[in-house]
Amino acid sequence: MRTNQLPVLVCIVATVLATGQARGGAAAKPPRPAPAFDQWDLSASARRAIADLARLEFVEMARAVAGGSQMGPGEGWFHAGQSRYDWKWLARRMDANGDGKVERREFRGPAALFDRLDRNGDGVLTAADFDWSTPPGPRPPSDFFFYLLDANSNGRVSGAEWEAFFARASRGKGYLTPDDLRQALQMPPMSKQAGPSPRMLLKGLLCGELGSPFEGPRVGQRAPDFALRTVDGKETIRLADYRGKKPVVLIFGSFT
Ligand SMILES: [Ca+2]
Ligand SMILES: [Ca+2]
Repeated sequence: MRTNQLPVLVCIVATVLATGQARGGAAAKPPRPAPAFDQWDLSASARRAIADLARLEFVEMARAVAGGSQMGPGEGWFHAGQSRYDWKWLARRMDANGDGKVERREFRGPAALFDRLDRNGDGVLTAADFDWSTPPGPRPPSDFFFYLLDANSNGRVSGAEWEAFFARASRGKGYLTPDDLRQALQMPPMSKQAGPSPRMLLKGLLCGELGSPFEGPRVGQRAPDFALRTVDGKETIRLADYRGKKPVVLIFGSFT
């Protein structure tokens, strides 16, 4: 066994212990499901050790895969984003009267920034303005319309994209009819192909295609240094070269 396979093996064992039984995929169900670990006769320290393992991100992911998850928001390690500068951070500093909202007169910053932070436009800053989690349930039709218009997927609909949609939908007539709009906004047919099987996802997890068994730094911790070649191969960028000089943003694109 290679040394770097050990954490993976530990995580698999923890996953099996924490899950009690794996569901779906190639793993055949045993005739009698094994009891979950919290039903076993274990010492308190052993229970704590297993509970700690179950909280590892890799184990969370493996449990979600074993449970048939297709890795949507909130599943596996796809938790809501974390920030050092969240609502609690702001409220501690600027909610002078402690009423759970930061009014404009309490805000110690530029007015334009207040307006940007007030995402729901109710004139005050509250926890709701900092909640970036995806609301439960189906997405509103406006989301579909937006992504249809946003041809270059940059999260903004430009005038040119708006006009291009109009030209496409009106088919050169210079105006839109209800039929034109209905046809332009027709939902694409749902794919009959099912998502990846738990077996395929588990394989991707173990091969490192769905992430790493090694957890990254927590919010506030120092990022590990790395060196990467630029796309043109002409220079090497080291993260440490920017430390203390300027903010660095790492953007990871979709792997699909
Ligand atoms: Ca207040
Ligand atoms: Ca608000």
